[in-house]
Amino acid sequence: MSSTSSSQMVQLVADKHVRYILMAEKKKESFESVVMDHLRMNGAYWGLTTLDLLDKLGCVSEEEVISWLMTCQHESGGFAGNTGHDPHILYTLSAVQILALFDKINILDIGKVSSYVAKLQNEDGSFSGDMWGEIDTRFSYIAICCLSILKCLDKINVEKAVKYIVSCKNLDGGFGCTPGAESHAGQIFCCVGALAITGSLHHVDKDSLGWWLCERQLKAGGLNGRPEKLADVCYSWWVLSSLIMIDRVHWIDKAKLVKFILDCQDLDNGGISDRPEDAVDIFHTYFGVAGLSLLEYPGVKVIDPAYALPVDVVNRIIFTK
Ligand code: GRG
Ligand code: ZN
Repeated sequence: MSSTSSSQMVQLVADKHVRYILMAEKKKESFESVVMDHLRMNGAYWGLTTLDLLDKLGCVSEEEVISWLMTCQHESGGFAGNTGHDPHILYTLSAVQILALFDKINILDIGKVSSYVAKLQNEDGSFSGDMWGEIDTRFSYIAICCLSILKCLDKINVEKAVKYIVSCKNLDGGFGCTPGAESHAGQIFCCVGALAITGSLHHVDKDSLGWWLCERQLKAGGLNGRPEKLADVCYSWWVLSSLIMIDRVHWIDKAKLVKFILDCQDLDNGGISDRPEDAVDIFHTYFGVAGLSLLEYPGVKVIDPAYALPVDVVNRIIFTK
């Protein structure tokens, strides 16, 4: 990455991003907070993971986070986006990921949480997001990632789950949200991630998928999510993590992507936006920092492309008893 360190290149303003994340948490009356209230659990996961990648998780009160998190658990075992809301598989994964960051998985009634997730599997192997039944390969990934962290994959039919994901594969090598749906980088991350976690990557046509994914890089260096769309920092996560999982990351220009991400920073107040000059938000701050982690940017911890958690956390949770 020698060209990334040329003199005119802006640097990662890590301390400002840390301050931005800590402030975003405090500003409960802000417009962003009101709009995001129902998905606070997901926002907390993005913010806390970013802090951990920057080695600053110690700046938040673990006790405060965990006591709030536990108020979001529903009697079914699933977690809601905030206190008093309905449970959903996405917030359940976020809650489990946050507890993983703090090495506190064991405070959970693991049997109850894993049963909530397992009950969302359908006869054809697919997963619904909650009791209302929407089906999407996002939920297949979420279920598999969550149950893998909880070491409860045996509670679902993994073979059928994999078969359903493979039925969402397209001729271009990509994956969609349901069988026959158009390939999209976000869904590709979900399908490739779920296949990686279950040891099923042999179902992926790595060359055609790698080709489709590397075509997402535009002239300015940023990546888009499908043909004809604008580049967006979040695809530095969805596309790059997928390329890494299929060993094709060397097919894109990494230095140009680093520059695109760094150009999306608010150098004064911290935070990262979707593209240069747009307003920053907590999601794109995570995607930018996580993207830089995948690009081996100095000073950022290494993130696992399948679990979306720092590698040291994954090693602690998954690879120890
Ligand atoms: C733990 C990393 C992690 C994820 C949890 C929620 C989830 C599982 C995955 C979501 C995957 C997904 C579908 C991401 C895409 C989000 C997105 C930017 C959608 C908008 O796509 P388009 O194509 O619009 O409608 P753009 O903005 O690309 O022009
Ligand atoms: Zn985006």
